[in-house]
Amino acid sequence: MLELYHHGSSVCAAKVRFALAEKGVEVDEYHYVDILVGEQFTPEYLAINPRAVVPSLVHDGRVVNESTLICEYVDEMFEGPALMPSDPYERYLMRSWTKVVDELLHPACADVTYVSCHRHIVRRLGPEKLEEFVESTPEQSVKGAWRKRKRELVMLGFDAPDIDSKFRLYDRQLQAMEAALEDAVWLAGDSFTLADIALAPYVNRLDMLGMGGLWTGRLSNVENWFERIRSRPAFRPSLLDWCPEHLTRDLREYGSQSWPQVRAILGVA
Ligand SMILES: N[C@@H](CCC(=O)N[C@@H](CS)C(=O)NCC(=O)O)C(=O)O
Repeated sequence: MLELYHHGSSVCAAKVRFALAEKGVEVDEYHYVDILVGEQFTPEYLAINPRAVVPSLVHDGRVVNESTLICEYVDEMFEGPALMPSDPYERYLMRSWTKVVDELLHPACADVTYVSCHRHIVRRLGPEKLEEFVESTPEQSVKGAWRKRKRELVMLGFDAPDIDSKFRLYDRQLQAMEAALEDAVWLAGDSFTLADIALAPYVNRLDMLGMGGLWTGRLSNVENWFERIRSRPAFRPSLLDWCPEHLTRDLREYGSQSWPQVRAILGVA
């Protein structure tokens, strides 16, 4: 019995759905946790995931947390195409990408997503529920000090301290991808691996925010890589279809409103 706790706009959940789909593994039960109204804070979900984040995988009653670890678990546990290279050096390359995602890109993405879109969505909760929503956030959640940062992003938007550096970090990761893809089809070499699966939701996040100008006409290797990613049969069901229409619309509309500020921060024409 395989159960997945996830959310439509979560990059980490999308990563796990992508890995499961590429592997050809069927999920028996999906549990949708709406992290924009606070469903991650129920005692039942905290018992599964104490940091109050999605995704969580439950396999025959055993909990597996942390999206990168879940992807490796899925690859090792189930039959299907190998998603980790057998060559130790390529495996190292793969893990250096997933490490960068966990340590740098994901924390930056949380800020980028909240400031560009999610702050507008959670403000619809109204002042009282919004306060409860922010206060329920564990300090060690998406990243350290997430409760305090979430409050700053919701209240101050683009005036939150240090926001420019998060966009710059995201952009630097796109440029690192551009360099890695100079001599290889995929990020960790010539085979499609968990490195590509890990990065795909972050490029797709910018795309859904209407910020594809960060690579289109600017980083051609990333542009071609994303086209190859998009043409995989597992892409649409895992990275687009689980995002409800209203959320897809919000990402596009609020993201497009934020785009001029992002362009100014990064100096993109
Ligand atoms: N390191 C965790 C991070 C998970 C995470 O940050 N999930 C986000 C969605 S992508 C979340 O649940 N956020 C809840 C919140 O912001 O309160 C993983 O890789 O699974």
